[in-house]
Amino acid sequence: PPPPARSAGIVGAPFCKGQSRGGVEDGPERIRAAGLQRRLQQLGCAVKDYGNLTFEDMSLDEPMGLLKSVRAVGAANQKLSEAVRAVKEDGHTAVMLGGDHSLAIGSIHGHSAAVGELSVVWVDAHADINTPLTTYTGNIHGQPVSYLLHELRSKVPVLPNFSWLKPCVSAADVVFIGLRDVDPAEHYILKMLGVKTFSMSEVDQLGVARVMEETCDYLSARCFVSLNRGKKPIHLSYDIDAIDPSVAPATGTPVVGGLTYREGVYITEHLCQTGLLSAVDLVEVNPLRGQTEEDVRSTVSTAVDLLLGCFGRVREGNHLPDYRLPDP
Ligand code: B3U
Ligand code: MN
Ligand code: MN
Repeated sequence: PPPPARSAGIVGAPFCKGQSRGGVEDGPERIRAAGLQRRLQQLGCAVKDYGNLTFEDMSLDEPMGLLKSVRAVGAANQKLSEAVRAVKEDGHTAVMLGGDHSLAIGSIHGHSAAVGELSVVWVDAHADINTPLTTYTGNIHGQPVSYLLHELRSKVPVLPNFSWLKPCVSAADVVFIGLRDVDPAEHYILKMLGVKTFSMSEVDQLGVARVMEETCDYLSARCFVSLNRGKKPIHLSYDIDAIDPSVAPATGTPVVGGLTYREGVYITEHLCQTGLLSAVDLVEVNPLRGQTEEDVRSTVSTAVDLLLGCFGRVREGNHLPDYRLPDP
């Protein structure tokens, strides 16, 4: 069936302080330069580009123990939350171009502030569910899920510039896909909370089609037992490092053994077909991490294809509803 017509509201978040490698702040500009807006429009998707957010330098932002750039990450995400909320209130499917994955805190918070309870599909090599007390890197991009979950409220201290943030997602409404680099404490948390995960082992075992069927069955079964009745809007948080580094090498923490291009795109096609996809993050594209210009091109082009898949592009081909064959 042809996917429903949609509109995309794009927010660029050129922010890198959730991790320690410069360059990821150039993600939004590179993804736009690859023709995202034009190619979405060719699919019949209306596009409003809200431009890039600007983030002030935080002059006093000393580490808190291991935790780095806490105040900058808190302030950036507060701003992003407001921006994504506005995009949703304007009626668009939100597209947040990162930037590092700490930005999912603001993106998911703002999405939830506008629409209420969400399902979250987190596609990533990593679980990003460390708490400020379990992290050993101190990078907040390895922690956003713990800040968002109701169940971990008592395990996450209130940090400077984070007092605006209230947990807004239930552990049972989250599915992880693509995991292959999970810290012991993260593994403990995932098991303790009974979070649904499809690691790369499950992708190997089941195939991506069954993974997506089970993901959507799982998330919609949750809605049946909740008061909500109708199905919850889906927030897709896509870390480009979920894709194998042979395809998407230009990222801060590449991990071997990732999703193929085809598996990665299939995830977006399947979620688009649900009609429930309400916001998408595309994060961790770092043009400075490619060895060659071809590494960067391949990574950015994959990012664009993932986003197009979210808005109805299918590999059998597409045409606009008003297309007419030219007469001779
Ligand atoms: N789990 C580690 C590594 C990591 C997480 N996310 C990325 N890397 N991209 C951490 O830093 O928490
Ligand atoms: Mn991530
Ligand atoms: Mn990752």
